[in-house]
Amino acid sequence: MEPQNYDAVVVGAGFGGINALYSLLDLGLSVKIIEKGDGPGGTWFWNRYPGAMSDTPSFLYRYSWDKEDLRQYPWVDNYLDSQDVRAYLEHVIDRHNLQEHIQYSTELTSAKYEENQNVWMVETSSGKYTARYLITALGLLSSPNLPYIPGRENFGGEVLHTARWPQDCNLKNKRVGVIGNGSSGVQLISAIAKDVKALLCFQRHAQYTIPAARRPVSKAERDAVNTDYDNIWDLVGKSQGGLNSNDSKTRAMDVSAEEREQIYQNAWDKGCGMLFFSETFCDLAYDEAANQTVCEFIKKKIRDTVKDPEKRRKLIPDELYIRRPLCDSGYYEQFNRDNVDIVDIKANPIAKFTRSGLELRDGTTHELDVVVFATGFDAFDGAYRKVHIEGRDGIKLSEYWKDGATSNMGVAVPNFPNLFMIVGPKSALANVPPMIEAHVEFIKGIIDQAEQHRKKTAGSPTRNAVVESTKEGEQSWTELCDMISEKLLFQRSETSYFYGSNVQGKPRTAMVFFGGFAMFRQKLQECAASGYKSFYPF
Ligand code: FAD
Ligand code: NA7
Repeated sequence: MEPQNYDAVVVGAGFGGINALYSLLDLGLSVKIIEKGDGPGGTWFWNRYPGAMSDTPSFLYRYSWDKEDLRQYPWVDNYLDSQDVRAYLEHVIDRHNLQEHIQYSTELTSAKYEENQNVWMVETSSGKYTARYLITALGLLSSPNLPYIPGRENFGGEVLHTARWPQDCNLKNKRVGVIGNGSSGVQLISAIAKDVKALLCFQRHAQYTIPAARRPVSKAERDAVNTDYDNIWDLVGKSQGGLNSNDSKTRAMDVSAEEREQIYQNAWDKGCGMLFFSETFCDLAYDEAANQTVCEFIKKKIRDTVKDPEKRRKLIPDELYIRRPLCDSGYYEQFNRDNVDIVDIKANPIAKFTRSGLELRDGTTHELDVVVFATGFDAFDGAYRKVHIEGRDGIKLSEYWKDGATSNMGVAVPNFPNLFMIVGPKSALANVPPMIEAHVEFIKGIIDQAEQHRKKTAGSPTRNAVVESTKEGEQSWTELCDMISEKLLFQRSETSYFYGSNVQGKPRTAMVFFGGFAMFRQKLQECAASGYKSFYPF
């Protein structure tokens, strides 16, 4: 079958892909999204487990560029659950008539850069395409991490992963084992504990989590946000975390113990893990003594909440507060139920599946009807490594990244011309929709410039503009990411997706830019203002 030809092919129909589609159509390009799921939503198409929720405040987990819609499209609670986000993205597609440009149930299997024509030859599960520009919005958290546990084929029950949740799943009155207690595990455990017959949480490291304080939003609150949206987005652009937070400038040890306690308590009452981290003190990420103070505050909350001494002991973390800040809807409280318990799999790891459950290294067995892997993701580059992506001179992306993923500002990689990643490896660690917007704005700008150049040199109509990151651009970004990371306590975590160390066998590198959203956005804007200096001239 002959390939279909487009100016741009976008892969992925989540926040990133939909934003890229809208923006590139605006440039007058012909664009197609291909998406392996059979509907839009990206993360939220796949993550339908009970309790699945974004923990960015609702009014910031959306696009900022449609001012009218921003004020009109409602939100009910201060956080959006998975269904709410899917409904929002479906609404955006309808509102902007994007449906005809999206091809679902189509998986990108291979993309090869054809140097003679300067086009990408794109192969999918249902046909071929050519594209002058390839935009990959494959998702930072879209490739599930499924650790190997022997004997799975012998297990008579059901095995699930939170990120591939079946639509018709019913856990009522079942004996459920949940492996993992990151954001997904904490949300799932909090949501299902009351309904299942027995819930066993297989835990490697205990987690710090604060209450989300989920609640309905009043009309008055919503009106206030609507009136102030311009200022709010302005603050988001200047913030560390891509939120409208008042990032603290106070060091934890510069206030008295009483004052510190009060600041933590106020933030605890307000809810939202990311705000708790950014609005309390400015040095939690890099000063160990400061970090210890927040650990002690949360540990006390755990002690006050969990009644059973053995469960309490297991739930108290022994590492610093150095993972992505979580929030929950009553996580620690669930362990006061008789049907909920914890298994410490650091002390006694899971050895294998049996016919009727899981067996630990010391021979202890646990009878289960369902085993849920809440084991997270092969984050940032995982979805890229599953696809054959071949750039200039036959260079394969997964080989190029064999010692760890690199990029120029999370958006481009040398030797892969006219390929733009949205939130690729070494993007900022921040609220994701504003980060996607920053990337899409950059990509739109550089493609616009490349197209203008192409039109000016239109002597040969097949000669496409070539946009490619320089090696120096990639190197200086990698150095900046490493330099910032080295100062932070996050790197002490043994098993963090910030470093790829959560996935067996993955090279350990800083997978994110820890410099904050404001600096990340500024770097993109500076590059654009310089005429795309860290990219080769068109
Ligand atoms: P995704 O939404 O992951 O979309 C990528 C799409 O690409 C997917 O639909 C996938 O099917 C498709 N795809 C991948 N590979 C291929 C292929 N080879 N062929 C075809 N299609 C392909 N972020 C926040 O900022 N705040 C939060 O509170 C928050 N909560 C989260 C909670 C959970 C449980 C999870 C998993 C993530 C959360 N995130 C949160 C991160 C979230 O991933 C982003 O906010 C955002 O949804 C990412 O959008 P995206 O379009 O970049 O990627
Ligand atoms: P995370 O945050 O990576 O958490 C994964 C959890 O799974 C975590 O508790 C891990 O334990 C555990 N895990 C991972 N591999 C194993 C193995 N091999 N054995 C036992 N336990 C394991 O993923 P989430 O899905 O919860 O959250 C990802 C992001 O999605 C989150 O930041 C939000 O943005 C939404 P360990 O780390 O060792 O304690």
